[in-house]
Amino acid sequence: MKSVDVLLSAPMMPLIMDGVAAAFTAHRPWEAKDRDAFLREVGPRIRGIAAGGGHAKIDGRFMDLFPKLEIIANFGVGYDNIDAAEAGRRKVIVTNTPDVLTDEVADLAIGLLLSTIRQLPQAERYLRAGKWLEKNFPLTTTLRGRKVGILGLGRIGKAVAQRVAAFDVPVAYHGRNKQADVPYRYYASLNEMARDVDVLIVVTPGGAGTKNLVNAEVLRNLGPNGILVNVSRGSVVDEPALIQALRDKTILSAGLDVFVDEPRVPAELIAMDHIVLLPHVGSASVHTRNAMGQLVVDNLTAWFAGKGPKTPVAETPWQRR
Ligand code: 8YV
Repeated sequence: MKSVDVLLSAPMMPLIMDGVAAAFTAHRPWEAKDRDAFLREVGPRIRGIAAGGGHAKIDGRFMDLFPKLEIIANFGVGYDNIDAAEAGRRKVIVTNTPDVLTDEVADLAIGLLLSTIRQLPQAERYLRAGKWLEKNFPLTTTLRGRKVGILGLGRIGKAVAQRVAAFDVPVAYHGRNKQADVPYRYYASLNEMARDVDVLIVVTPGGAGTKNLVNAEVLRNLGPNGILVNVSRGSVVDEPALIQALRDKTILSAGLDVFVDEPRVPAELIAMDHIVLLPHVGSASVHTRNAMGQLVVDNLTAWFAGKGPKTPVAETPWQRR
């Protein structure tokens, strides 16, 4: 398939860059002296894009550069970095990396939840600072007796719910629709759920449809014992409202793996010692990132072998153009 030209949107893990280069003629615009001139030159030949790794949004204007584009294979289950509706209008397939990261991200969500509630990073910092020699670490809050609400009961949301339920605490969820065959209580209103629970775990996809869904009112409803965990996208939470709510103790604490302007994290959050902040590591194990990378390569090779995409997104569900 060397006759097929594929663009790597940005530097990516070697597994993807090598896999794409082995199967196709790969193009690496970040190596060009003049990126725009480079894209204008190769653009008319490009039929596939491997996306991810910090490239700016792939929107209609960017797609305009590639009149022969057939497929955009995204590294990540979330694809809010791509205008998939616009791709759909152009009959360009978008693929993502579902399933292979579900358990990893759900595991991380639980780790972050327990770290936040039991202050594990703070306890570790305390030991390392030699403070244990002076007195015991202060007692913490607990998961016992809490109720957990999950925002977004998709694949990852279900895996989180299953894990939380194993800790023997009630689980509820909010999403656009009530789901058949799930044992958890459904709330049609996020505010109502926030009022009834004291842990809110955000797992819903990012993008325009979920922007600032967790706003000042939701945080007020979560209340002074409330803990917010976000492993989805920073955009789902109104970040200034969250900072305010943490400052004035409208909620108790937060465990955040994602932020609005990554990798920049607001100084106000970094200054708060009682919350837990992670550098977007939900899927970031060698095992899982390799599986995700392989799926990017597999989507491209399956498509150009005429077998259809392996994991197309909802906006571009077709097998053929
Ligand atoms: C990122 C993620 O894709 O899958 C997702 O949606 O958030 C992550 O796995 C990863 O950070 C690569 O950029």
